[in-house]
Amino acid sequence: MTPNQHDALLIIDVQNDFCPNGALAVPEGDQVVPVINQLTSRFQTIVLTQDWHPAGHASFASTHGAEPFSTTTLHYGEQTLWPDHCVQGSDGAEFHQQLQSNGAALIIRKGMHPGIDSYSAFFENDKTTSTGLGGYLRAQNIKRVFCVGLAYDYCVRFTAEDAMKEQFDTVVIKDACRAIDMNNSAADATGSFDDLGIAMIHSSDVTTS
Ligand code: VGL
Ligand code: ZN
Repeated sequence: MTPNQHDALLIIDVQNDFCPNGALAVPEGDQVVPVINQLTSRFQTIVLTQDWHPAGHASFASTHGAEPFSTTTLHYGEQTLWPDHCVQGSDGAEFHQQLQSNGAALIIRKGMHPGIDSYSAFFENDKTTSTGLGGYLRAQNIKRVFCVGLAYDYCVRFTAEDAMKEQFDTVVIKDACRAIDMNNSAADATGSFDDLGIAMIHSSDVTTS
C-alpha cells in the first residue's frame, strides 16, 4: 500500500495525558510514537488532532461530582465521564515530545465546547457540530484516510467511523494505535470496523511498500 497524493494520515490525540503517567493513560500509549514517526514520511497530507478541553468540561467526572469512568446523560445522549484530561494549555494536553509533527499541515483541536465532548475528528459527540475536517480534506482532494493514535476504541474509532460516513475510504493502522479497553470496547471497535468496511492494516503494509 503506497500512499499517494489523495491519501491523508490522521494522527489522533498523541498527547501526554493519554500516555503512561498521564491523567487518562492508555496502556502502552507512548508505544505508538515510533510507529507513527516511521509513517509520516510516506504521506504528503498529515493532520493532527489535539483533545483540548476547557476546565470544567462536561466530559469530566469532577464537573458532575461523579466517579471517573461512570456514565451520565448530556443533552445529546449518553456520555462516559473521564478524569480531568487535556485541559487547554496544560502539559498533559501537549503532544508527546517525541512525536515528529513538523510535517503536519493542520491541527484540529476538539472538545472545546464546554457542554459537548468530541471523540471524532470530524463531528462532536452531538453528531452535528462539525470540526471542518471533512471540508478541509475534500478541498485537498483527499480520497482515503489512514487513522492512527489514541485511543483505538474511542477517538480513533469515532474518527474512522465518521470518515466512512464522509465518504472517505478509511484505513486503520492497528499497531499504530492503543486502546483504553473498558467494557469490551476494543473488540467492539474492531467489530464495527469489520461491519463498516473499514480496512485494518499493519504499519509495515505502508512502510515496506
Ligand atoms: C479520548 C476519552 C476522552 C481519546 C479523548 O482520545 O480517545 N478518550 N477524550
Ligand atoms: Zn477528552
